[in-house]
Amino acid sequence: MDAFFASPEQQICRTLLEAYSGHGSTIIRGSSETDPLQDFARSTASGLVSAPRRLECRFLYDAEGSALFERVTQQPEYYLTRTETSILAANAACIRELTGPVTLVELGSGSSAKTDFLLRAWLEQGERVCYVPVDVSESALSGACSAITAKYPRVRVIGVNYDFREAFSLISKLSPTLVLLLGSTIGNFSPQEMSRFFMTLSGAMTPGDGFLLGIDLVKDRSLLEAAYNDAAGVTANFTRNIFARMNRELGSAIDTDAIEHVATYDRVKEQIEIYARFTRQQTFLLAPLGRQFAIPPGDMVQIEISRKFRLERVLPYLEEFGFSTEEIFTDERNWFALLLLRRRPRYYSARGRGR
Ligand code: AVJ
Repeated sequence: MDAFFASPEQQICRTLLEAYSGHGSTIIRGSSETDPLQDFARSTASGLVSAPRRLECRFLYDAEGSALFERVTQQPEYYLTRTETSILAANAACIRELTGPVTLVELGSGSSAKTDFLLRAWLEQGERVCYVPVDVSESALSGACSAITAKYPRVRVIGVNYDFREAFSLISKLSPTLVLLLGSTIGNFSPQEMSRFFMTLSGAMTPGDGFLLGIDLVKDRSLLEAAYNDAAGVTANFTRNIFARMNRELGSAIDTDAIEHVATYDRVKEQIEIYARFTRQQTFLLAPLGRQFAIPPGDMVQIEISRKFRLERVLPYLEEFGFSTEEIFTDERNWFALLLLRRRPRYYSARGRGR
C-alpha cells in the first residue's frame, strides 16, 4: 500500500532488504519514473548548448559502450585496469583482514572483473558474503551478476541498476560495509562534483565503515596520452559510440565517420580531456524533444575528463570529508593507488557541514 507513496529510493531499499536474505543473484532496476530516452535527450540538448559543448559520460555505457570499455581495459597502453588489478590481487587478503566480514558495495561496478580478488578473500574467511554492485549499464550489471553467481554460489549478489550517485541511501542501510569505487572512476568528476559526491557519501556512511578508492596518479604526459589514444583505436571507437548511441536511441543521424577522437593531457588541471571533433558540419536531431542542433565543422564536444591525483593532496582533502586513511596500496612504479579509508566517528568539516 504505502509503496505508492514511497520514493524510488525508499522502494529500492525495501526490495534490497528483502533480497538480502535470499540466494543467488537479484537485480533491482532503476526507477521507472524517469524515461531513459527523455533523460538522454535532455542531457544531450543542454550539453550541446553549453560552453564548451559537453556530454555526460554516464551515457558512454550502453551495451555497446560497456563492451568497448572492456576492450579499452585490455589495450597494452591502458595501464590503469591492469595495474589496479595487480594491486588488488596482492592485497585483497590484507584488505579483508583490516575491514572484517563486511558487505561489499561497489559503485560503478561494470564487469566486476577486478572484484573477483576481493570476493575470494572474503569467501576464504567466511560462509556468507554479500556483494552489492551498482551500475548504470544494465547489460554489464546482469552479465556480472550471473557470472559471479555461477562461479561463487556462496555469494549473495544484489545488482542495483542505478546511476551510483542516486544510490546513497542504500549505503546507509547496508552498514557495516566496504564501499568500493575503483578504476579511478572518481577522476570523471569535476572538482565541485567530486566534493559534492564525497560529502554525500560520507553522510550516507556509518562511522567505522570502510571505503576503498582507486585513483590514477599524476605521471609522465606521454604515458597518460598513450593510455587514452591506443594504437588499435578502441578508445576512439568508445568515443564515437556515444554518438552512435544517439543515432540508435534518439534518431540523431550523426555521421560517425566525421568524428575524430581527441585526448590530451592538461598539465595545469592534471587531467586528460577527451573530445569528439567534427570534421564536417552536423545536424543533431533529438527526436524525443523534436529539436535539432547544428554543429559547425571543427567544433569539439567534450566527452569526459579523467583527472589524475597526487597522494599528498588527495589524502588531506579526503580528511575534510571525514575519511581517514588506513592504508595506501600502490604498485612498484607508483602509477596507481588504492586507498583504504575509514569513515571517522565524527568529523568537523572545513567545508561547513560537520557531523
Ligand atoms: C572508467 C572513467 C576510469 O577515465 O580512464 C578510459 C574511462 N575513457 N578511456 C578513465 C575511459 C577512455 C575511464 N574511467
